[in-house]
Amino acid sequence: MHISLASLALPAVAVAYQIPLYSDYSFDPLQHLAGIAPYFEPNDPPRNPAPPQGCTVSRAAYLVRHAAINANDFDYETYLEPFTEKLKNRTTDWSKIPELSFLASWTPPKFEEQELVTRIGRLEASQLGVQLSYRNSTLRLPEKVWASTAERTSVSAQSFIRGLEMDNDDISLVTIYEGEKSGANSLTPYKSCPAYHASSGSEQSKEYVDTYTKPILARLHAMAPKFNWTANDVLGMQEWCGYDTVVRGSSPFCSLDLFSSDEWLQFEYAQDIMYHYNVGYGSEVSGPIGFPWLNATMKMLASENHDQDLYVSFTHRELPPAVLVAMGLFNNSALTGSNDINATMPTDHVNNQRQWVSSYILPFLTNIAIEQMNCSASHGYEKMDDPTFYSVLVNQSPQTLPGCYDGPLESCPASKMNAWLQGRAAIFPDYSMACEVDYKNSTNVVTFYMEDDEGKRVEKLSKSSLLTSDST
Ligand SMILES: *[C@@H]1O[C@H](CO)[C@@H](O)[C@H](O)[C@H]1NC(C)=O
Ligand SMILES: *[C@@H]1O[C@H](CO)[C@@H](O)[C@H](O)[C@H]1NC(C)=O
Ligand SMILES: *[C@@H]1O[C@H](CO)[C@@H](O)[C@H](O)[C@H]1NC(C)=O
Ligand SMILES: *[C@@H]1O[C@H](CO)[C@@H](O)[C@H](O)[C@H]1NC(C)=O
Ligand SMILES: *[C@@H]1O[C@H](CO)[C@@H](O)[C@H](O)[C@H]1NC(C)=O
Ligand SMILES: *[C@@H]1O[C@H](CO)[C@@H](O)[C@H](O)[C@H]1NC(C)=O
Ligand SMILES: *[C@@H]1O[C@H](CO)[C@@H](O)[C@H](O)[C@H]1NC(C)=O
Ligand SMILES: CC(=O)N[C@H]1CO[C@H](CO)[C@@H](O)[C@@H]1O
Repeated sequence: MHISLASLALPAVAVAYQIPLYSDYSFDPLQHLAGIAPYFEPNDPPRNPAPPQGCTVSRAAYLVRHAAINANDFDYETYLEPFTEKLKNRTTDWSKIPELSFLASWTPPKFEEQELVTRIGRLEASQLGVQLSYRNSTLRLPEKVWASTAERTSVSAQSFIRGLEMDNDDISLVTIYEGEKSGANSLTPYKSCPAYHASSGSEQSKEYVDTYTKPILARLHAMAPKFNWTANDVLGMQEWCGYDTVVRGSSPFCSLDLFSSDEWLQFEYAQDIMYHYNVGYGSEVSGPIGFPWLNATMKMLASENHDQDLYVSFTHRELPPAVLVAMGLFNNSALTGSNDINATMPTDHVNNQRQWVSSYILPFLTNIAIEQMNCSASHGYEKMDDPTFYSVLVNQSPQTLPGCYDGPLESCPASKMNAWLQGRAAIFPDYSMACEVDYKNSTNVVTFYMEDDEGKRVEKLSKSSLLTSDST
């Protein structure tokens, strides 16, 4: 059989659509570091963040995790410091081992206190303020922004405010006490929930850590037999990739010569297992902890006598995932017709099809936005009397609320929002009961947004405040 060469030649235009003959695989460990991932927008799902055609944002609420910090206390004490302490024992000559030669000169970043927001963290929080100002055409600048009392949440909020306001002194910061008896009425409701345990998930996570670190340890041992490598050293090095980066801008620990792409995905999955049982669908208290914020926020956005167009609140990494559970988002069981949720997070191999990916859910500065939209044109959607719709965005990506998606681009019509919220309330009816509170004055309702706390004005950084900012 003869095939003429001419018939094989493709038209020039087709070349652009050909699959490349070389691999274009690329991988960034920083996007797989779970709670230590520097802020990024993963496009999960890859939908357009812009409001649907004919809709403008009329009000919005944001729940934001604090920006990047030097190190979380637990991580520092459990993984980071023990590893760097071990490095002080100079029995191994690192300079002779190509993959580990950086250890001969690497020193941990120096900081006064672990849990302070880094320079990069402050900048990213300000950037979020600027970015938020782009999203609106008609929203009024807020008078108040809220943060829980910790230094890292307050500093993140201050940096955010400096990015959002135009002049000095426009916006006040109200801080909400991180009390252990506040009931649901704080930005840290897990702290006043006795049934929430900070260590939940570590046991299940460890099962998978022991599995995935085995071949890594064998490799490291072959390279440096005198070091007495442990699984915690592997976690320490993988965590240093994130913390070193958010302090110094880059880190030799992120090298793909040290840990392969799959090993970074395994680190991420071990973290996902932990967060699944800690603040995700694998914990009975996640939904009850997250629901009161959702309840109060939806009522505030829907209310006619709202004080502000924009409600922004800064908290820690535990609350945003709990709110996502309360909404039913990133549910591995969604649309499966079954609810065997723990089976979706096996501890002996990675479930690559999962929706619960903590790097997308709770990186530094992670943010959940609930936007109220005014859609003047129906654009073929069922004509509704009320032009108001709600959409939820997680790190800028629009999400579809399970059970409420009849509006433009799967937004939730105001006429159905109340019924949807009632449905969620029926699943998580009682914070105090689910939390097994052991104090008498608990509450299931978030009221602090409506309280008369004037807060404190946030000033631009002056020369003198810059000089003293390290000591505050
Ligand atoms: C250094 O490591 C070697 C080999 O593991 C060990 O025998 C020695 O005790 C260690 N020294 C210190 C000070 O930890
Ligand atoms: C309950 O009482 C404690 C101690 O007086 C107080 O700190 C806390 O804020 C109260 N909780 C609520 C929900 O009012
Ligand atoms: C190696 O590490 C393990 C676990 O931390 C420890 O129990 C053991 O004593 C260490 N061995 C040496 C020789 O340092
Ligand atoms: C998932 O596992 C946790 C921890 O063992 C347990 O408390 C929870 O009830 C389980 N959830 C389901 C739906 O089985
Ligand atoms: C997760 O999805 C399953 C299956 O649709 C559903 O039964 C379950 O209620 C969902 N969980 C939550 C907390 O919404
Ligand atoms: C919604 O937009 C329409 C058209 O721009 C405007 O007339 C109406 O006042 C807006 N409604 C609200 C509640 O903002
Ligand atoms: C939702 O908030 C309202 C008050 O705004 C309250 O009456 C209701 O109990 C709350 N629902 C739940 C389940 O907490
Ligand atoms: C929150 C925010 O940035 N609001 C701004 C939206 O745009 C108008 C008009 O440009 C400004 O006046 C608001 O301050």
